[in-house]
Parts: sequence; structure tokens; C-alpha cells
Amino acid sequence: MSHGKQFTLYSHKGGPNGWKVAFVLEELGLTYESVYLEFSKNEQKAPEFLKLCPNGRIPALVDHKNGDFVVWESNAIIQYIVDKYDTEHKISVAPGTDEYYTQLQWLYFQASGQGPYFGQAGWFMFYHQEKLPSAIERYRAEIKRVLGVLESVLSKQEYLVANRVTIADLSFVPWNIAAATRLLENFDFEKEFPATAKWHKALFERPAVKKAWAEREKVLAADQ
Ligand SMILES: N[C@@H](CCC(=O)N[C@@H](CS)C(=O)NCC(=O)O)C(=O)O
Repeated sequence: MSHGKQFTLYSHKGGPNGWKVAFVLEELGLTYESVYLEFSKNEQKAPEFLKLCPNGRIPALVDHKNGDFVVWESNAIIQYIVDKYDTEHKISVAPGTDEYYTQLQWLYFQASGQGPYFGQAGWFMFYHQEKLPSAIERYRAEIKRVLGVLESVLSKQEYLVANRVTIADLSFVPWNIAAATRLLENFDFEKEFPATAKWHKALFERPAVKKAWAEREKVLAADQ
């Protein structure tokens, strides 16, 4: 490690999953160096990266303060970060409490219910070699279903856990940006899911989230 920062974050400039880790590191003021892998060169499947992350996908995090400990899977990464370094529970709840399992519940739901389905919508819209309208329709319907689940809860409470922002909320931000901006057609977020849109906007306006997202825009623009 030559950069002198606490963490190395293996990420991708465009892909949503690395950015939620950046949000959490920024929220906690932890130092990190991002290494952006090039999917066009298949760097995420290169032997050096597979040694860190056998799944061959970003993100992966190396904690240089903890003997170069490596963790991958974005929600496992953010759970690791807060369990170890958010001891004041600024954006997390205390391990072992009931709320901790509610937080875990939303993190599992994000990783199994939001990420893969929103990702498949993107795949069938932008990358699949054939145009398969039924597949696009299926995953778009699933996006709306997931937003409906969030709406049913957020219309009764401001945040998912403990009445304040936690990693559970932050984990949904990158894919909800994709839903709001490019995965759905003729979509009026505020009208269809008002409480979820309000929650999403509040999260997106947090300085840590804005800072990480501005970095994303900067590194993407540099490639143009
Ligand atoms: N469940 C994983 C998903 C990771 C994932 O799908 N990452 C994408 C980028 S956002 C990736 O690395 N894609 C490259 C590939 O599949 O080869 C997580 O949350 O970390």
C-alpha cells in the first residue's frame, strides 16, 4: 500500500455497487483510494483481482489498518465498515439489537431484491444482444414492485430503521438513481411513489453522497 490511506476500494466508474461503499466511507470521514477496474478489459476477471474477490465483480475493499483484510459484496463491505469504525453509530445501529436485524433485513432485501432486478432491467435494455420486450417488461415491473414495497413503509416512517439515516437507506441510493433516470420510461417518481421519492431526494442531498457522486461524474467525464 503506497497511497497512505486506510482503505483501497476496488470499484468501477459507472457501476452502482461500488458507490454505496464510497457513500459510507465519506459519511464516516474514512480515507480511501479508489481503483477503478475497466470492464471493457475484463480487469474484474484478471487473476490478481480474483485473488481478492473470487466472484470477479466489484466492489472489494482492503483495510490496510486491519492487516490488509479483504471483504467483498457491497453490503458485507458496508456492514464491516460500520461494525468496526462507526462505533458511535452515526449511520448504523448497535449490533445485537432488534434494530440491527431490521437493518440487516433491508440490506438483504436491497442485495437480493433491488440490485439484481434493477440490474437485469439495465442488462436487457442496454446490453443483451437481442431485444426481448417481455424480459424488459418483467424487470421494469419488478422495479415498480420493489419501489412499492419501499413506499408502503416510507409512507408511514421517514427512514427504514431507527427513524434516522443508516446504511440500510444508503444502500438503495445508486440503483434508485438508475431507476429514476434511465431504467423506466415516462416515470414520474414523485407522483408514483411520493414518500420514496422524498426519502431518495433527502439521501441524495447528503454532503457525503453528493461528494462521492460528484467524484463519479468527474471520473466519468474524464473518459469522454
Ligand atoms: N452482489 C454484488 C453485485 C456486484 C456486481 O454486480 N458488480 C458489478 C458492477 S456494479 C460488476 O462487477 N460487474 C462486472 C461483471 O459482472 O463482470 C454486490 O453487491 O457487491
